[in-house]
Amino acid sequence: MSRRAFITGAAGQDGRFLSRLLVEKGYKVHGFVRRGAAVEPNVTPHIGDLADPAALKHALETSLPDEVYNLGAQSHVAASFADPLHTWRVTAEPILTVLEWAQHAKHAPRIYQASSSEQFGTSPPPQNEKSPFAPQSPYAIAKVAAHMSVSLYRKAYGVFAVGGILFNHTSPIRPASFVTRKITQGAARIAYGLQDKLELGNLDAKRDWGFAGDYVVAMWLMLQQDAPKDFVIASGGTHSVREFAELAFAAVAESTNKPELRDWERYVEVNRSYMRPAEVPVLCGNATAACEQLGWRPKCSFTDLVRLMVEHDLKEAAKELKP
Ligand code: G4F
Repeated sequence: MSRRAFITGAAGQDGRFLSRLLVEKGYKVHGFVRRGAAVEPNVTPHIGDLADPAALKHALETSLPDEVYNLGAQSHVAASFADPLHTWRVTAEPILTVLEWAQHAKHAPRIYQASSSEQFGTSPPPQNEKSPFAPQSPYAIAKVAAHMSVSLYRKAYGVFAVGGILFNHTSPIRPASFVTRKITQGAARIAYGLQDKLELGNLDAKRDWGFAGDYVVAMWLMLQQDAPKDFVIASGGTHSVREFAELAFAAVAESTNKPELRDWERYVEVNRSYMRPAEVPVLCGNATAACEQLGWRPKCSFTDLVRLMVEHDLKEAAKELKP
């Protein structure tokens, strides 16, 4: 019989990449999503809200998964300052419903928690599994709570539960509320005359960006090990928002044969309303443990990732011109 997987946040970027991977591997995939959200082909949707523990428990009991991937959350760091309570409810609390269910389930399901490099906050880079957490947002505090709940249930009750501490990962299906997609979409639309400028916040923040398609492989690998263990998943490189913008505009300039776009600063304006009340200055992960123990390695380089996103957004912008 095929293995059953259950994904919260199945309609999000990671949920979609993971759904495709697990369907390919022959899993029967169940997705917990809000009403109206679309899931990938061959995924069984369970409609519910992460703020409703009864709905989540019911979905787990009816689908009886062997593996649960808790990816759902309020995942916008900036938005978490505006609504910390909602962020807490849907980011910190749902894993407790999952862990309680797993603790009492007879078939010993395995649990993956989407932990985040934001948990490291101002902890000095490079960050690895031993780096202390120093969260700088309501989102990061909620993620630390969820991560620590996983450690507790592993230790106290022997639940096979792990926290994958993933550094930033993006793709062409990332919403434009995150800076990478905002930049590639903005640069492509500027090239086609669909917008004049791009407003950004802190250009000096540095992040360790990888390709989401590579990172979901690490999630799956973590649940295939003999023993449960947390891992950092990262590319090991770090780049500023400024560098990302420079590279994206250069790629657009090359693809559209518009050399003036190389002068990216002409098109980018800093808008202080995109700055956060507290910021994480530098994230740079050390994924040596994942590399040695899981055999995981990212395939897509930073420059290939920027190019992949730019090419996608140029096609999207061209569609806007000729609807
Ligand atoms: O793209 P971002 O919004 O991602 P952020 O805050 O790093 O969080 C993402 O990665 C985390 C993993 O570390 C996840 F846990 C989390 O759920 C999410 O996926 O912002 C990246 C950086 C920040 O320093 C931000 O201040 O870009 C800076 N930035 C500059 N201008 C901007 C903008 N961010 C956004 N969203 N929009 C801007 O205009």
